[in-house]
Amino acid sequence: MVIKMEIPQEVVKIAEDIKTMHIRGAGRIARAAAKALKIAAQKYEGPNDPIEFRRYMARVADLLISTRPTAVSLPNAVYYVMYHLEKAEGSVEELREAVIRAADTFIAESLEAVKKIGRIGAKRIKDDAVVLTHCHSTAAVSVIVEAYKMGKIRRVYSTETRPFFQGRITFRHLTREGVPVTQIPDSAVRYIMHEVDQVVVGADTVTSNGAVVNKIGTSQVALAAHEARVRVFVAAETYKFSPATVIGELVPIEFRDPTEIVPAEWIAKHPNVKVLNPSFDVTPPEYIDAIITELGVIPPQSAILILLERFGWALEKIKQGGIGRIRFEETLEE
Ligand code: RUB
Repeated sequence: MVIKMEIPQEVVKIAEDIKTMHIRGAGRIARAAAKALKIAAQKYEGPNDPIEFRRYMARVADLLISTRPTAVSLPNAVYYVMYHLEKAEGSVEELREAVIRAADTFIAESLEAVKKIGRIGAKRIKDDAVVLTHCHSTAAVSVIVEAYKMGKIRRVYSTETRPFFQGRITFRHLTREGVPVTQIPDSAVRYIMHEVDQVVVGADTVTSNGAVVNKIGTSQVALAAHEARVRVFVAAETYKFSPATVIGELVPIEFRDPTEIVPAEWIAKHPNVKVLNPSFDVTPPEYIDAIITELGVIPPQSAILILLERFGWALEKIKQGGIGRIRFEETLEE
């Protein structure tokens, strides 16, 4: 009989917080997932059997990956930690240590990457620049704040980002740093674009051909920028690059609850009206001038090089059957 060790409440809570967007943004959910794996390892009280420990960790990994589908940073963080568990040998105690070490390394490197992106990206911002950003991206904010400290930023236009209003988070973060910010509705992007020098946004996923999946509306921002000959920069840590897209896997776009757009009562009153709430869209590489990573600035077409450099280990897994679709528990029970 297989006894399934319960997943600790603290870990379930992190998964729930990611799902409900109390923890949001591609970088933050990746770090939260790594932290959840660490907590799960620390709290394991099941049988003193390495196989049982691996089974339990696999279930935690699957739970975390199931929370939000679009940002590849989340599965990449989980794969990173689980890869180190897979390579580790020995007792439960040794495996536990391997998970904790890998999670800590991922979190530390991720935070360092955001800082590096700020420093690297700020050099690309023009003097006296008016910058437009969309949604709330920690990496994009890092670039803007760093450029502001260098005296380069005149003003930032920050979109509201309906329906979740992440633009308000950007507004708060930038004003806290003293950056002059003007909040605009998403629909004003094309109107304001003639005043803008550069667009800086973040990414949830970068595909192998350099397309960027980011908050819904990003592709419209890029289109308006392209028309106005305004350069578009994407700030993205390398763990936002998707190894599965190398073999042609598509990036699943999350559709969220219609009640984020209109109240449930309104929907109930208008049963024939459909409400669609796509959370992300795809900006093709033609509309992106450069991607700022912690390794340096690359043209989007070079995304494949980052994937080969950073995800050799994942590509190994892909050959075994497609990392995008792996469920950890299944791989163990085979
Ligand atoms: C957030 C979003 C952000 C990216 C990058 O979407 O699209 O631009 O995640 O953010 P949501 P960061 O609010 O739905 O999670 O640079 O912080 O990783």
